Amino acid sequence: MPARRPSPHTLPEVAGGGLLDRRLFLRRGLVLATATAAAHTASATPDDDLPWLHEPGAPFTPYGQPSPHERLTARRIGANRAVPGNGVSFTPLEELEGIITPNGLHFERHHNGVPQIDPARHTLTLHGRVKQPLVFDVKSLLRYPMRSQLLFIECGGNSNAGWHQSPIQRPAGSVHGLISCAEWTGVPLSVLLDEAGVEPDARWVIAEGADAGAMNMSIPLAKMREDCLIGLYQNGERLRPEQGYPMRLIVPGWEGVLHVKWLQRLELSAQPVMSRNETAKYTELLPSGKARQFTFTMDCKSLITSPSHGQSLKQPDIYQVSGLAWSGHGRIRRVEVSADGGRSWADAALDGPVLPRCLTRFRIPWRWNGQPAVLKSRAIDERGNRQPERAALVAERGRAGYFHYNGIVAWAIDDDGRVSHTY
Ligand SMILES: Nc1nc2c(c(=O)[nH]1)N[C@H]1C(S)=C(S)[C@@H](COP(=O)(O)O)O[C@H]1N2
Ligand SMILES: [Mo]
Repeated sequence: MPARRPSPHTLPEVAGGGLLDRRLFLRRGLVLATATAAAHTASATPDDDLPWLHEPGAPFTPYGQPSPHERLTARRIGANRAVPGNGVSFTPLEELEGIITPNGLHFERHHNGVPQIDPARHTLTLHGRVKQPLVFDVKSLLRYPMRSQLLFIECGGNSNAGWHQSPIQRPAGSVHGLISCAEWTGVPLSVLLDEAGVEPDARWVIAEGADAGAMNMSIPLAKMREDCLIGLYQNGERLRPEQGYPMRLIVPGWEGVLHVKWLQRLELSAQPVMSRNETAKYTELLPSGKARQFTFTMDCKSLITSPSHGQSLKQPDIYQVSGLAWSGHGRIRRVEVSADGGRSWADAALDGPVLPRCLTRFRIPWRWNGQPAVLKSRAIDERGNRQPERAALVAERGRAGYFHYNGIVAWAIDDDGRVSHTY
């Protein structure tokens, strides 16, 4: 006789509000009730009604596109009408699975639009406090030894609606989607610095883009030596123009604005340059009157993407709660989920491999009983950094808070199963 499967409806909770053991997804016994019900009740369409079973398919194409049925999975654009070319587009995080952002959906942040650069006429100059200034064209850089790494890039302004006094009602990606994750391949900066020879008094590298306005930022030389790349490839193909074609700086785990796109100049210096984006912007006043400046590392953070704002649970049932966690300090060690607004917490399962400064997908089964509930997630990284409750973050950073929002995100489920953002 086959062993009886435990009914998911009688399984013990591991935390309040119906959270179940994360390992249940690994056992064959737990199939979500909605999934089995759907599989049993769906009737197969008669073959005659499926034209693709009877006609030859479409011909080959040189470059693949998503199915037209998926055309609504798109970046959401938040352009600044007053300043053309200045704005953002958000990655629709709630519509994606896994950790990799497809290249066409990588978020964008441009201060001056996307320059259309001819790689044959673009160079990178390495100069300043070096023994031998060097100029690289794209072809010569492509011949250097390269390294590939899966890394997130997050804008320092991501999630900044979290500082608003009341919760913003927009899909998760349209609030928190100024983060994307890709495999970046390029030339380690340390190789080029060694070739040029660094003067002993050099402390900073000033990176400049070839967009109109020549956006520039200062980065400590030590970080550049440690793990920065001249990025040339994104998920296996050459960078997209929106991501800095033909080359950009990759600064693992650090603020998005430092990942200078359309990179054309690296100047070694004893001092930072004090550019607009490290003085007037990407700095903030604290309640003490002191200002935060050079806040490089992106903090430990997580977000439930399913269920999330705008989605709706059809009936009391077992659901898969899933989301993303990341930290600019290293690997995610643990993600906890609460279904009772933060009174009790349970460990979520982490999809492997868990990589440093990369997105990590987490999952946990949840039995929703049809009553109002509040879902939250909180991440801890390998250095012990914890994602704070929103109230603690606001108390620490004050009303002038604008950048580096990493507070816990809470989704309220009402008794009709509708999901909205709550504090
Ligand atoms: N040259 C240049 N580099 C730039 C920017 C820019 O406007 N010009 N925007 C910066 C900001 S603020 C961010 S968050 C990231 C965004 O990278 P992405 O558009 O590839 O997502 O690029 C950074 N690099
Ligand atoms: Mo940014």
